[in-house]
Amino acid sequence: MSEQKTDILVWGPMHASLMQNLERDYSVHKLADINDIDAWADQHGTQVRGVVTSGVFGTDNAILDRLPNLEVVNSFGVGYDAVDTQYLSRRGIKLSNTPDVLNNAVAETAMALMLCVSRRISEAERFVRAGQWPNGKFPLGNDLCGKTCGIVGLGKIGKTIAKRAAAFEMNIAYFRRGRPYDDVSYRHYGDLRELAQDSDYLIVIVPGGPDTQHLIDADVLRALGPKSFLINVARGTVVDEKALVASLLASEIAGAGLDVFDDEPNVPAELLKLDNVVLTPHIGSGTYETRQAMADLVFANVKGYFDKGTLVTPVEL
Ligand code: 8YV
Repeated sequence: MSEQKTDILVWGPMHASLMQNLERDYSVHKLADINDIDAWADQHGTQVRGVVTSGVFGTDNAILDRLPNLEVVNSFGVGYDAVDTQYLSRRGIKLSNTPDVLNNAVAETAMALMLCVSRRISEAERFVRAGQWPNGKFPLGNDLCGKTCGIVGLGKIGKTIAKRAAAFEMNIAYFRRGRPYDDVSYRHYGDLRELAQDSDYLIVIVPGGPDTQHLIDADVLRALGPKSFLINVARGTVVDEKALVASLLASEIAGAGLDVFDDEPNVPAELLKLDNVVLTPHIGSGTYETRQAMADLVFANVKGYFDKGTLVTPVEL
């Protein structure tokens, strides 16, 4: 008789190769296919030992409550602010994420947004497509070279962005509460408003969650000023979106490049009308290579846990 496969609940649509691997080795329940969660939980809830989710889907404690034998949550993505870590910790449930493998892709997205807003690439493309070129010249943009790139959150992705921005001959500065890092020589600011004041491009790349909620508020935006740009590749929650919309409408900052929003996939209607704002649909890690590496790392964590009792990239809870 073949061994019983471990039951896993998959929270939403996942990378195809991850699904293939999971369906081969585990008994997979797909939340998206479950119509009546109570009826499903009555029948299968006690069997489920693992949950596979993503940084975007997160988890819902009311559903996790129905999985009394849950041991591990494996999340696709580096950010896990959509998972209630205190709840997991209380129940002794382990958590893994996918750090490092997406550093380059997210850093490239930050650079893309910075170039896009500085050189007005989206606006210029709309100009050509609308047949406006024969009618006149397109307005000038701004250099990156020689400008100050202020990084809010010099973690692994922040450092990867810094290297790339330095290659564009930008001056690198960063915000960190308290002491500067020992292993970098970039200019340190312990005061976010001062960094904003001195930055031409302020790049937000801190983890989401209560500690960073609305870190970029009306004051910081005012300090950034009418000649400077905000780039957000972190989480929508880190920026006070209402304050950002107000500051853009009042031309208090020069523009913004935004990959993340408060209420994804909904984007404030006011932003859609602004030519100095570049909007992308949370594509920070969205390359073939990176998503494959993330999918492989999620699977390695699932396998590692159920085969050997160890996670490859555990989150300390
Ligand atoms: C998403 C991200 O998780 O890693 C993160 O924190 O925001 C992204 O990589 C990913 O898009 C989930 O599908």
